Amino acid sequence: MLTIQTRRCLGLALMFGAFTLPAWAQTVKVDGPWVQATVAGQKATAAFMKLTADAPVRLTGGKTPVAPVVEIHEMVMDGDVMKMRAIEGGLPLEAGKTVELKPGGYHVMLIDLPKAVEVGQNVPLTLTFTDAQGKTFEVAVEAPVRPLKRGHEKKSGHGM
Ligand SMILES: [Cu+2]
Repeated sequence: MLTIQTRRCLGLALMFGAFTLPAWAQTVKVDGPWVQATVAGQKATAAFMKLTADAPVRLTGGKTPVAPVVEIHEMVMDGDVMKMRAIEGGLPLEAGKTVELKPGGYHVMLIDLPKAVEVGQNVPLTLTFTDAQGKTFEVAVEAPVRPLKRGHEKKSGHGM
């Protein structure tokens, strides 16, 4: 009898816990966002950051006033050549597991830049996420522009 009651209490506590967490509580923490500075004539650049979601979601897109086109890219080996491509269906994030977007890896590609992105600028960036139910939500950040360290330039594929 005691066992049953204990179980029921635990069950209720768990249910209560679940109900106190509203369905719209999904968030993604964005740490240390930055955008790589461009050189003259460069029409695309990338944004990097660390993402930690509190539920399984996918990074599916974004918006920024500095570029008309935003894509989520990954780097893949094509024979001996490292190439980048859009991730089909977006970048999956597991709950509580930090995913780092960094030069040479995942990145948010900013395409068709009408003008240079320079050090000292802060780039407003709105990231779009899609949850397990297919609902989308946005997280807005400001990403400072930083130069890419030399030596990383060749590996990243964004040196042009
Ligand atoms: Cu890219």
